[in-house]
Amino acid sequence: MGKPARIPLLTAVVAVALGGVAVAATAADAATTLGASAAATGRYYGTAVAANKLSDSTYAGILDREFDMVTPENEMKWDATEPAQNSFSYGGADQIVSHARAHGQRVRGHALAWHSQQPGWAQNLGGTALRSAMVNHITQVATHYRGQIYAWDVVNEAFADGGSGARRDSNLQRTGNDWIEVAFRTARAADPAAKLCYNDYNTDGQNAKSNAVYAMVQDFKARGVPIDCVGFQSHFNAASPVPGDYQANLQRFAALGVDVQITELDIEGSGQAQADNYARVVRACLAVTRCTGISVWGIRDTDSWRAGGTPLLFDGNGTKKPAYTSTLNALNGGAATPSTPADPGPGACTASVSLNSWPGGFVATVRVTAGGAALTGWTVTTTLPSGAAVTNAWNARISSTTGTVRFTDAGYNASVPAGGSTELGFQGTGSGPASATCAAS
Ligand code: G2I
Repeated sequence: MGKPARIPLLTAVVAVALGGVAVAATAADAATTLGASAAATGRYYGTAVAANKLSDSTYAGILDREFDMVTPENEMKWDATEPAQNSFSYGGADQIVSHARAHGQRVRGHALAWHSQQPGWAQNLGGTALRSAMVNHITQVATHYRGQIYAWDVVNEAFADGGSGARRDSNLQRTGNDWIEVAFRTARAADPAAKLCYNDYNTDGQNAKSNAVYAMVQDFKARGVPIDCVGFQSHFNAASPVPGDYQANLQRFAALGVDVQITELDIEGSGQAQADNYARVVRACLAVTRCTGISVWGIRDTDSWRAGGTPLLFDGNGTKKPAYTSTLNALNGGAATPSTPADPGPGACTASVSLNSWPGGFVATVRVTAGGAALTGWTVTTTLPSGAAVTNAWNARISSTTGTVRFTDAGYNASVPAGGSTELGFQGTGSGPASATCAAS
């Protein structure tokens, strides 16, 4: 229990390189699946997954063809992972993580601390006993999955609905207002490579609730509380449509210095109206540089927690709906990035590095931006500080793990339109590099 899953260095690198190619082997595939099309813009397109459906071949077939990020729908929640206090059960969650690894998909962890879906024993705790139980839970679960999670929903749905802008009342909230920052600090200590997100619903446009979340993120950034991303669940229906200021709201959060992600997208409806709304969500994300990806909350309408609203991209038979086609077309519409670095000239490209570091390790995210001409292939070169080594990389093939390292496009992300960009990343031990150069190839 709780042993960090570490795989030998070279195996990890080779597996990642092969995984990237397996997801989308040719440039032709890039335009025809959601994951590959999103990857061409440096983003992901994911879905919630239920472990007990992985044996359904229609379900698994669509999952592995279309999606490059998975979120366990219920299997990583507190009631599932710690049914009795300090006794952990990872069966369903491990099944999903292994499936993802085998198919080159990354994983969003959901959710470490939440007022809902708590095991009975936790529901009955309060005060310091509950606070300690929460810290232990986060430490154990995040350590079990250390190095295998792209982003954790560390805290889920902690703000009240309506106009109060207050925290939601819950047993966790009653342990003290600092429970959220304690949760984030605990998660960072347990898995320093995972991006740590706050996730909520009814925060998709600007309103009292999203303003309250915004103020919390701003405060966390000012005080150095570790937070890397904000998740916008985006459960839409007639009563709660895609807000007119959706993109502006994502953008204002991004401007605080966090990534933003659409984490649980579903839109009730059918036909062209539903298709148009799905495309709007893609366009909003593509227009925000730090919107790193979109996940839908299930695959087929019949897999949805709101099945009656037919809110997903595939019908009950697994057939693509108009919403699927409009999503794919919008993803292929290009990487509209409002703030690209200065144009380096025709045929050239630039690479910008952003580092998430901790004592002894780092994750580097490298954005490759094309100049005045489209790229058909690229190579990013960086020199690691002495003692540093790459342990894991994604969206690129790598030439070596130490010293001067070349990251070459993974095939599916070789083409970058003029002025467009794509992202690769790598994790390592030691200190990360401050900069990198890019060359067209
Ligand atoms: O409620 C929709 C989502 C809102 N944001 C957080 C998400 O975690 C949440 O997901 C849903 C799941 O999609 C449902 O599948 O969370 C529900 C519970 O809050 C999940 O429902 C539960 C049922 O309540 C249980 O009775 C059932 O055993 O799903 C379980 C597994 O099917």
